[in-house]
Amino acid sequence: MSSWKGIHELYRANPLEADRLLWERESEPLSRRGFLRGSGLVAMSTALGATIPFAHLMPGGLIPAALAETVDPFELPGKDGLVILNDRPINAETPAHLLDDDITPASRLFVRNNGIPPAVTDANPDDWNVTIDGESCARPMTLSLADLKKKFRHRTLQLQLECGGNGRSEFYPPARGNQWTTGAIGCPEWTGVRLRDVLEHVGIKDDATYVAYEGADAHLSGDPSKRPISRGVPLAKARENESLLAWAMNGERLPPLHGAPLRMLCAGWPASVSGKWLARLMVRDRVHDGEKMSGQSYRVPCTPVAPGTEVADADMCIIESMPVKSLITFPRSGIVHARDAALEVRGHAWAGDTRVAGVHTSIDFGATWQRARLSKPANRLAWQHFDADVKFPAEGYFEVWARATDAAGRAQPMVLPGWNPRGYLNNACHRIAVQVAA
Ligand SMILES: Nc1nc2c(c(=O)[nH]1)N[C@H]1C(S)=C(S)[C@@H](COP(=O)(O)O)O[C@H]1N2
Ligand SMILES: [Mo]
Repeated sequence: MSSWKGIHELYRANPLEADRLLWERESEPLSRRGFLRGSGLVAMSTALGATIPFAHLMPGGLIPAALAETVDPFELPGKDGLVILNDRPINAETPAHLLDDDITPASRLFVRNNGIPPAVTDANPDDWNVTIDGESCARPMTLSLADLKKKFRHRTLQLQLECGGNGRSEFYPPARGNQWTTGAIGCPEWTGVRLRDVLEHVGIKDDATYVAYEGADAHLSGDPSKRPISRGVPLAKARENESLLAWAMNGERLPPLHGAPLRMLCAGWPASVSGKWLARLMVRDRVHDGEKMSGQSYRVPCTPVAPGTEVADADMCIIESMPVKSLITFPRSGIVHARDAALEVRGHAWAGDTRVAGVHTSIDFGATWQRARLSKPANRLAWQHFDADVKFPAEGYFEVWARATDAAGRAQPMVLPGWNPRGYLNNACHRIAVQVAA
């Protein structure tokens, strides 16, 4: 049972097999399926978000009505309206219209877990320890969260977080992995200390190349010798002003799902470099070789390939900055709008580790574009807001498209950009449907 994917993924892939895995007693033949018990009961209770007092009375093979009725049956604590892509590990994204806030509230930030989160209580967060070592660390040491808070200047920054696989669902041939649509992005405000200040405190040797994290989460298999993910960034990225070790989000303690009590943030790059439940920082003398640093993970072909091409590991390069992108967060796709009034359209735009220079909107499938108003970022690596008054020439079905251009003049593509084996970096234009009525 330890090789389980989430219940949702299992049922979507093969309902019969899911049923068998969930209900069959391992020691007994299929025809005599037993009651929910052991890991099956735990998984089902997790999916339902509640214990099942009468589990011993549930007929074998019965899918709980809560799971059978809807594709989005269970809730995550503290979340509001997220779409759950998987429950083991937990992955959930935010519908575009729920990302309308300038500063993303905790309740609307996507969740991407690669493993099983640690059971962190909020009793004594200041006692949390992070060990700093690695070949190129001059003075390896362990610092508590209280030490970090005491020793270094506190910084508060709004920083965007986007999963490298955001938009993966549009790739064809499809890429395996979470089928994110547009919602693996958010831009909360974080409080912590600069990673650079901590690195200066421990001292880094001349040959320092990379700074990497290990979290306190467990591998999905339960094998304690394996890490679910352990990634990092080159030294220069780690030393940017905006690279933080953060304990608070939007003025509150970091929520458990987002890495409480301490996480790393290196914004503008795939969010997989922003380690949650930070237990260890390693100053490496080489490109970090932790879990999901090598092979095809978080890498794209060094030179473009035709869709469906198999690419050798040696020809895959590590993703650094995320590409320019935008999202229409108001109105919600599918609204009906009266023809005589202008429609206020708004959203956010971001550009990896550079800035957004402009956003344009189109109502004629990209034939003509109008410049939208664009705000300055709250600080470097925070998303920017755009809005436009859109007028429609007739009744009927329209789409509003948004296209951002970054400071280097690179614009979002209108259709899917460079196919890659794992489905990263889809920054195609976002669009919404508008029915214009009399
Ligand atoms: N320890 C740890 N850190 C992690 C992960 C993880 O599984 N474990 N997932 C990474 C990935 S792939 C992403 S996209 C972001 C998601 O951050 P969020 O869940 O706070 O939105 O966390 C990153 N940091
Ligand atoms: Mo991610």
